[in-house]
Amino acid sequence: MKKLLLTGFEPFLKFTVNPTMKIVEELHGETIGNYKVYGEVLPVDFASSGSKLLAHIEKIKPDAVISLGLAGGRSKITPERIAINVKDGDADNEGNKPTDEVILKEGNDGYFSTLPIRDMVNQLQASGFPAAISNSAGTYLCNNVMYMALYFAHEFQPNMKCGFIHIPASHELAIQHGGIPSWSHEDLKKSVSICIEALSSDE
Ligand code: PCA
Repeated sequence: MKKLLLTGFEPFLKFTVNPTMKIVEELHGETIGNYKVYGEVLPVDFASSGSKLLAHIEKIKPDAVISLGLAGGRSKITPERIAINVKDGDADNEGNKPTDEVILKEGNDGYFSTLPIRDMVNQLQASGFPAAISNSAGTYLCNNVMYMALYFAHEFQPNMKCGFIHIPASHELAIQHGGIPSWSHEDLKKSVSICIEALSSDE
């Protein structure tokens, strides 16, 4: 049985609930395809999210890493194509607000996801779930975590597949927020399972 590190994030900014947190907690310990899922929640903190992710990788020694993040306002499941070496944007939960900074001086400008993102989108659509590849993970925490995982894999563990999937708001969050499209929690969770199955059948 292979190991999958599945990460989510805590709530941030005006998003009082982060659906990725509940998904990784609920899928933790499940077996999906060839993978046993190890779920972990990361802080929305530029200073510590990358090192926490790498600490989970060191401890769990996963065969693959899928990180999840909320994209409040998107209406589809969107596997990300690329992470870029930029930190910029709103303040994180600790009040850090980087502007035009690099994530790692020694890192490449960008790293492409090594997940089967096209298969994920195709399998989601075949199961009736709206999905599309996204060509930008932004420059906030989600891009930061995706970049750190791909940098680490590129440098030290080229066989460890890594990447990031943004998901829409849950109904629970949308009711509190008031202005974003939403999916049921069950559909979001099922979609993440389909992405893991796509990863599994890619091997
Ligand atoms: N989404 C944010 C950070 C945490 C999350 O779930 C992002 O898209 O960067």
